[in-house]
Amino acid sequence: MQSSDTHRGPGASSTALIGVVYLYLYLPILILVAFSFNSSRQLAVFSGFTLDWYVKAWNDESVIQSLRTSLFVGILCTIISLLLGTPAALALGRHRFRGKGLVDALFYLPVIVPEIVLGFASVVFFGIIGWQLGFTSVVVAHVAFSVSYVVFVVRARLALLDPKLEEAAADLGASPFVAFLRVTLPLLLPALISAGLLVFTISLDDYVVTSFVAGRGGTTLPLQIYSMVRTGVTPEINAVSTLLLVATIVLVAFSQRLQTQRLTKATAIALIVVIGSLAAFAVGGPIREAGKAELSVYIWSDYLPEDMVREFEERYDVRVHLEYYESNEALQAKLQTGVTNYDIVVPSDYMVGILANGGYLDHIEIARLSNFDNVPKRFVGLPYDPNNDYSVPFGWGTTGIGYRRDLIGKDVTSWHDLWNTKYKDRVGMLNDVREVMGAALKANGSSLNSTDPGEISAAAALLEHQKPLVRTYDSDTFAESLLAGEVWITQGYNGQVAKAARENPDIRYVIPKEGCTLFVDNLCIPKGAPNKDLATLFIDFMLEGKVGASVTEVMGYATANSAAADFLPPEMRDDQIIYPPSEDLDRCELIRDIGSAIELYDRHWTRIKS
Ligand code: N2P
Repeated sequence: MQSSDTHRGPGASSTALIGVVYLYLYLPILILVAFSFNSSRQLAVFSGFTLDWYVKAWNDESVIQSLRTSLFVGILCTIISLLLGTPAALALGRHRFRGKGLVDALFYLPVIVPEIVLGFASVVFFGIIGWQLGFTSVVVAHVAFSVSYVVFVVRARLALLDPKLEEAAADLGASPFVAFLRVTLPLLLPALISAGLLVFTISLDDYVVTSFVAGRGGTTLPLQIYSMVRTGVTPEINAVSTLLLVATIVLVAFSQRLQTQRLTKATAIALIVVIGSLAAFAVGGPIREAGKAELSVYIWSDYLPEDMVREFEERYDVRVHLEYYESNEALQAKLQTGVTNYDIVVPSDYMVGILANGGYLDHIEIARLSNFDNVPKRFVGLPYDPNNDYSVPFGWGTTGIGYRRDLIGKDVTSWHDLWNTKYKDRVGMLNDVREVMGAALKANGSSLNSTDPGEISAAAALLEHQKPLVRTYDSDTFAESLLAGEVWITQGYNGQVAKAARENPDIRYVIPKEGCTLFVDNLCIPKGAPNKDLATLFIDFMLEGKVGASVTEVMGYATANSAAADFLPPEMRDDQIIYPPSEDLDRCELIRDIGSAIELYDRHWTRIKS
């Protein structure tokens, strides 16, 4: 009875259960794939089939460049890992020696150690030996966790090989090397290819370790996808993610097959063709671009119009490499590693002072900036850099509240509205210690630069209290969340809200009655920038009236640029979200360096976020 049951296969209820489990596993991925073919930009409604997003991704230079980097890193990492891992596997599989157990165990470590630890350890290591982060640091870090996989796969195959075959070769007069080359290696080949494909896939997919060790020239596809998500979610990201997904599945399937099966001639040829074309594609870009100077810019997301970047590239025949951060503290942490090599960074007011005092910024030769006169007097010589030795103001704005008038049904006036329990799970806050603590301090009637421990604790308590209402702490895509109606009310930067308000007039922005942050963001050249001259040209370029206007028009931020006004359409000049009336601005405060009190802020912030 039982055996006939087995023959009939699972019953209806088991099938349903299996179906549910698979749905649970794959539904998000299926949705991702389906929406990569969605003709609408809107992520929630499917309005027709299109391949446009794939075409767009193919024409997106940053995507293609990062794909090339990923492939190049993957290929190098695979070759090096095979060269290092195969002898190790042979030694472990074929020889006995003292300490073998330990050596064996050590190969498991890189696989077991949490990726975040591996990434952080790598960046500290590179810092200590003074190795600049970039393309090679990514390859080195990838090899470090990939060798283990080669050892595992090759050893597994080796265990299945009969050592007598090598012995027979030796009996027939072959030296150990010849026996290895003519007997062992051909038998191991499928395992080597399988290991190679596995390592290539892992390298292609890695995000965590790479995010720690990447620098100029090291932006891989996963990093690119992440930075695209941060600057706004579009179906183009679905398309790129779908391609990465398909590549991963194909590679792993191939790898699995080869772990147990023989390598047929057809498979070998197919592999050579595929790998050869990928390699050609990977190096094709760098060869074409070779010799071009590169400017590496580390900047706030949503701050730089794409067109302007292209214009600069064309004018000076250079390449611009862009990376994004979402808070001043993230920028500070990156520069503190001491191994970055950006040419331009864009800290806000207080952070200019902190970075300059820490010795992280280089002098700017103001005399070489032909457009410096475009900076209005009120932005010159601000307290955080009184002689503009290190910084040139570039943009400014306020951090207030963005909200959906239609969903909330009233006008917002106070920070306390972010604490209204009616908006449970519909409240957004920035992901930024000074801004979030600043809002709570203001709500309590304190200065957002308070160093008074009592006031700081009271603000932190207020934020703890708010936590159940908060949907996300997010500095990048809060405006998209407002547009989608996911959050109804959010702390936010005026520029992004202004941009969203153009798409949906129900989106409003307010400088709360208690006052808020006024920020001034600056172009700075970090110490040790490889391309200081080009950086100076870039700063001058950013000070042109037309560029300033484009920042306002495209990104929604006010530029500290008096020549921009001539290029701005009147409705933009009159946009009160971008250029608030002076009585509103009078209530705003610049964030200042608060010295060691920041430790107290940080301690509370970590608890709030956990
Ligand atoms: C842009 C963030 C504005 C910068 N995404 C605030 N200093």
